[in-house]
Amino acid sequence: MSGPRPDTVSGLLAEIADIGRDPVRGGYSRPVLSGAELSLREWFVAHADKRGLEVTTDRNGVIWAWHTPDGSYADAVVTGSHLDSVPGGGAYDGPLGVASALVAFDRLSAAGVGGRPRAIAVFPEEEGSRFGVACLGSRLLTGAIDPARALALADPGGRTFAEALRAAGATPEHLGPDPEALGRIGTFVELHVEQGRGLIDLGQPVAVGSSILGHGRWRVTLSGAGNHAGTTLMSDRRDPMVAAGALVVGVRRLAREVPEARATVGRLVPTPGGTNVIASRVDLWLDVRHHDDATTLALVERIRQEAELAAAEEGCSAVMAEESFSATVDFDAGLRDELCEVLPGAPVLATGAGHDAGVLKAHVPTAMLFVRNPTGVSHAPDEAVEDVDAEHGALALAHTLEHLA
Ligand code: HGY
Ligand code: MN
Ligand code: MN
Repeated sequence: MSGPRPDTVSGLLAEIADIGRDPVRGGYSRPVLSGAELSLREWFVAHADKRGLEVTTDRNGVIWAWHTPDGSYADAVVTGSHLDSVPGGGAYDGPLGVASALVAFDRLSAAGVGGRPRAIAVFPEEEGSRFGVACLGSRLLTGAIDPARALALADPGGRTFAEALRAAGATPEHLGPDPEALGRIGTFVELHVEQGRGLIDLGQPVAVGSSILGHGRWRVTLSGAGNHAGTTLMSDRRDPMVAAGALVVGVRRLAREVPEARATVGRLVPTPGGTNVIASRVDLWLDVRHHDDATTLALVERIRQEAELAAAEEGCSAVMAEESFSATVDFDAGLRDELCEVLPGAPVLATGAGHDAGVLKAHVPTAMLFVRNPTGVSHAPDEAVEDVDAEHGALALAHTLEHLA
């Protein structure tokens, strides 16, 4: 039996279904500038070329695929998303928005829609899974991060972003704000899989986004005394792993005390990490989110104090450093309401997940569309989108882009 048609969202996603599969974690691991993510970029560029779009990759590694009816790039209607993933992520977080954009462009071309120039943008390192800062590509584009800081970011193996760019044939020295590229965007609309259960409970395939929860990442380093697991008496230990364990439980307790707050420790790295070795240090990363930014920061401060207490209990020390912070973003109400008119029956949903659209919102009128996820799960292999809903999403995006054009 033949697979899904190549000119459908599910057909396009089927083409990349084997790229970056993670046999250990399940799902997909497609870190930025990895072989898998570079293959996905090639896949996108080939499809853009096939459609006669003008494809460029800018100084920050953002890929732009243009349709310019009269050769102008001004005031463009831009859509797109990302291709990188979290470790063991799902098939849709990012690629759904890119594939839907290609199908929506096909519909607009078939209908002979002209008007404003339009483009698909693919942003690198949206997840921040390799170099630690989320939405790194859109932050560089908009000047939201210092290029020197970005270039010095190192991945878990110690390779810097600059070295990884060079290895991929890019020129790190060119990294930085790109007001010309940013200035071309008149309106940005990102389609994304819903990373929650809102649409399931509302019985709708597509929603219009209203806001993105403020969120940040902090690194906590707990330092103690590395030693031998067999020769060191329990009374003689300063074990940062014990402090880390107490802190992880404390994070949950403190977050539960703040209504609507979310706090997660998803990554914890002992050094040196031997089975028969008492760790000398433990690094753990904190992800804290709340709609009210002051509440987020107050919770982080309480967690910092908890870290110091947990460390002191074990004769260890604790240091916390902010790695990134994104304030809560409310999308343009006018644009949101326009999309609700274009998509009658589409509910309005807030999201707890960050997106490049959240970064661009500070610079251009920005909106989001969400597509139903029957499991409501994301950042895990169980993330899902029904084929029929994926097509609804692409159709909704096409209607939106046509309206805006
Ligand atoms: O972490 C996030 O919220 C997004 O998926 N990058
Ligand atoms: Mn994600
Ligand atoms: Mn995403």
